[in-house]
Amino acid sequence: MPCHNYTLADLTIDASAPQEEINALIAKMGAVVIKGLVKKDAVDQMNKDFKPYLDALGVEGNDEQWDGSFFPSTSKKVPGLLTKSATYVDKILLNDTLNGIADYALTRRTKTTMSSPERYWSTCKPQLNVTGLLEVNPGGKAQELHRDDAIFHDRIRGSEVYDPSQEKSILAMVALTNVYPENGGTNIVPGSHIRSDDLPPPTYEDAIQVTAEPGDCVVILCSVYHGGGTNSMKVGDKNSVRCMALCGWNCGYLKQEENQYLQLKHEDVKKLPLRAQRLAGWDVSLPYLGYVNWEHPLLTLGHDPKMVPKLDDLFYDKDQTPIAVKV
Ligand SMILES: O=C(O)CCC(=O)C(=O)O
Ligand SMILES: [Fe+2]
Repeated sequence: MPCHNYTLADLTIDASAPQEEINALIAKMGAVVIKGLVKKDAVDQMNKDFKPYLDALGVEGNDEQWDGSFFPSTSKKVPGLLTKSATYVDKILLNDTLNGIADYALTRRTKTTMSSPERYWSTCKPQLNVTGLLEVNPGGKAQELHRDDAIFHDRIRGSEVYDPSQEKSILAMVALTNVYPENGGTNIVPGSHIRSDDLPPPTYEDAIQVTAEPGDCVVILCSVYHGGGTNSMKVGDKNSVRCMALCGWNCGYLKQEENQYLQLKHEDVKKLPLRAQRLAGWDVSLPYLGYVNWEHPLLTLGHDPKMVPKLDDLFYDKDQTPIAVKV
């Protein structure tokens, strides 16, 4: 028995719905499917813009690109979408509805601890967290159900009602092809965004699988359990390729106070001791935060690929000895 009675219809809302309704639905469910968020001509344009990058990865996925456990080896992934498609920027990154959800879940306004009485409040707006094209091909295995927010190491304590202050990030996934349970539609566990970490994680039995048409958009709070589904179709079958354009936002304060990436000339960073390069930010925070091209950022400074962690070593400690969880 699933841990809820929801169906896909309960997560689904039209793009013309008022922002407050969309925000209220995602607060209740942890995820929404927004019908018709992006128009067909924009979807066509994005497919055109991204085609050369997908083609460059080979016919049916590319084992070399990823053979770790998180992404199926038949998936094709394209990073850095902002400079690959102006339509992606205009229709997804700058989409008012998506930014409305990001504002709702991720904007912080707090009183600064200054002694002057006149200047108290500071507002922190969401920033871009991630972009990426994710094409799941026949043979792709379902991802484990996971919370994307795990990269930020915050525990979900569990609550009856959603409190946005628990959230660190949200993710929008715009369908660029038809998406079905058969071709890898995302598994989502409605309501699991407020499920305490003290409870056992939900299972596939608790998940509902997305069906979406091109231009529909799945949006998740990154505290919700989800994962890409199995693509059980055959190569060459109609609609056997599932492609979604991902765009995520996180809390704007998740950055260095002094922005080393822009402060320093990269050719000077290369000359620093390796440990200083890592401390300056050319490192990955496990699990999997701060990658470039889904690989270790030290590679951007020309280090030997053999010398840097890759694949599952970007996710998990080598030493898996359990330690008491700090609460
Ligand atoms: O492919 C999907 O449907 C979900 C992908 C996902 O959850 C992830 O990459 O973190
Ligand atoms: Fe995910």
